[in-house]
Amino acid sequence: MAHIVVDPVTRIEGHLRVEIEVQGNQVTDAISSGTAWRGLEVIAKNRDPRDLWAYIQRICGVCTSSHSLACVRAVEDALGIKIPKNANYIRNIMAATLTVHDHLVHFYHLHALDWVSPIEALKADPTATANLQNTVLANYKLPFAGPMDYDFSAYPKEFPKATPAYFQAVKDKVQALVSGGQLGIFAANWWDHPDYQILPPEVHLMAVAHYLNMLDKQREVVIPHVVFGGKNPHPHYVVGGMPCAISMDEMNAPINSQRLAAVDTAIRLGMDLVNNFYLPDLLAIGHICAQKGAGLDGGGLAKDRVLGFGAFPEEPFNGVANGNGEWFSQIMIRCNAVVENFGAGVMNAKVTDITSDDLKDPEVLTETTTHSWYKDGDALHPWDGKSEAEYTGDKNGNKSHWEQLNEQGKYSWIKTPMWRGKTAEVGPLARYIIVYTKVKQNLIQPNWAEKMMVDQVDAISRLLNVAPEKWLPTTLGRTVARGLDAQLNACMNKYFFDKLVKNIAAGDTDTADVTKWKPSTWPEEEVKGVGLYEAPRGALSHWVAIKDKKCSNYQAVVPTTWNACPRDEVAGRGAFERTMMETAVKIPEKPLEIVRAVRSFDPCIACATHLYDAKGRTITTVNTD
Ligand code: NFE
Ligand code: MG
Repeated sequence: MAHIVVDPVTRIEGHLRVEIEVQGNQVTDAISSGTAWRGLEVIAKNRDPRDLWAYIQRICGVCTSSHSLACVRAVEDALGIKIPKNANYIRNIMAATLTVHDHLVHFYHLHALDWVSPIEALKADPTATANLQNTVLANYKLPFAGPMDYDFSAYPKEFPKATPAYFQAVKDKVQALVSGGQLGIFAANWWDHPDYQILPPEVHLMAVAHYLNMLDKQREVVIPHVVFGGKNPHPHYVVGGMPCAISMDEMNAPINSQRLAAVDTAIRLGMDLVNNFYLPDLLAIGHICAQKGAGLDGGGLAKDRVLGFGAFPEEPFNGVANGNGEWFSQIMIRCNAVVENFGAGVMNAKVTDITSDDLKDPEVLTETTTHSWYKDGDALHPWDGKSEAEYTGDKNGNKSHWEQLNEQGKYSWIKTPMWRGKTAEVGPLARYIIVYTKVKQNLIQPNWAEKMMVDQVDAISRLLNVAPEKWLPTTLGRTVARGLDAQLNACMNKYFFDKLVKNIAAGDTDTADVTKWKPSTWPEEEVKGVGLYEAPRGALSHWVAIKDKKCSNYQAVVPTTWNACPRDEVAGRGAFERTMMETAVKIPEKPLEIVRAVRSFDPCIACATHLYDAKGRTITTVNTD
């Protein structure tokens, strides 16, 4: 029996520690611990609700638009504000842009090195690599362009041409780094692990070349954030709409035809990078790994229970929890459901839709702290949530230098969110499982976007020659679902851009509803609202209460909180722990499979850990000696 600690888990956002017990190749226990905490929900208290988004957005700079979008939606829900059409389209463009960017960066810069090795790339033949890239590009394209018939061949090819000389130059560059002992942040990787021998050297070299190219390209993908939100990271929002004025006649207007053209170019670049590089690279690597059996475990909680809230309102809506609850009739990706038992096959899975009433029910969505460093109490709905820190350190009471965390007691700053008393996995994989199941069980008539999702899954099942319930809930499936989500979001981006341009051309330049801008127009009694968003990492909900014109309570229940949470004896284990438990480890001292499985979630611990006190009391000081 070996007890293995990985701390910190690198190439993620934030501070995560995992511990595993390994017997032979089998993981017999696993701990996921968020090791830092934050207090943005405290800062939100007593703020003007119109300012909240700017504070709350700082929960995370990675999903740099997620928390501001969920925040303005929550405040608008509470105050009964319906935003104009242009603002809805622009917010959807902001969201799709974030997702395309985030997934590209995750795949190439955070996750690829779990599959690909620069050391193996040095064995590659540059001529064979050039041939491979041209074959791969031809063989691994998914021809789904969304609702419009795009001609991808007309798009600029942003990467250098795949020639032997080009790959020789990349190889020389990597060789110089390795020979000079300059692998830097990657030096401590387990490069001698046998799983790095699965791919041919040419695939390693091609992927390393694209890693470098994508470092350069990713900044251009976020130009829509700069145009519509002034900057990236942390673009600007406004309660009631978007803060950018539109005028096609004025050259210095924030939004004019020149700037819309820049947005169009960035959106097309995103489509090019996803369709011509990200997906072919991902599918080539995934196909070879699947044939060799790598990454096909780690399904964990996804086989049992996944959750989503829905995404991309087609038109402005009245209310999530309030108004007419039109969120649920406007969303184009109807993944507002819990799907259980997908691992037993798509037709055996159980779908339960998530409704407006569920969100308001104090018993349905709750958070518990049985294994989190907060005082115990009842599991609470986010509108009533509270936390008092109770930091107890590790098994032996060590508060700074942990040896082994206390799995019987408290071991994480992350709380445990539950839906009807159970944990659930969220993320792109959850979205795909939910929509795929709903369509296959004839519960919804798919629109173009949902049909695209089903077609994508069916195409991968044909490529791998494996049924969806066998490959989707796995480490590899989680990574593939994120790539498919990038393609879907690239199409969504174009879809809402086209809607925006058409609406402006029809003479509508309205971007914000200011009729309820003045606090004197707000209700006297306490009002509460919810903002929902499918963030790159999954279902996000923000919960606000407004009283005496101020924020009286704020809570965010965040994707990585769902996935990285500690266990609860009744609710079950969280997705990270379940996934680690179901991942075989070849060499316990070099648990590549474990960090690969955890990184398949694209963890963001800054998002996952926060702290607030609903009653506004002073929060316990933590002594870390
Ligand atoms: Ni900090 Fe985030 C996303 C949100 S996280 S990255 O996506 O919301 O769990
Ligand atoms: Mg929270």
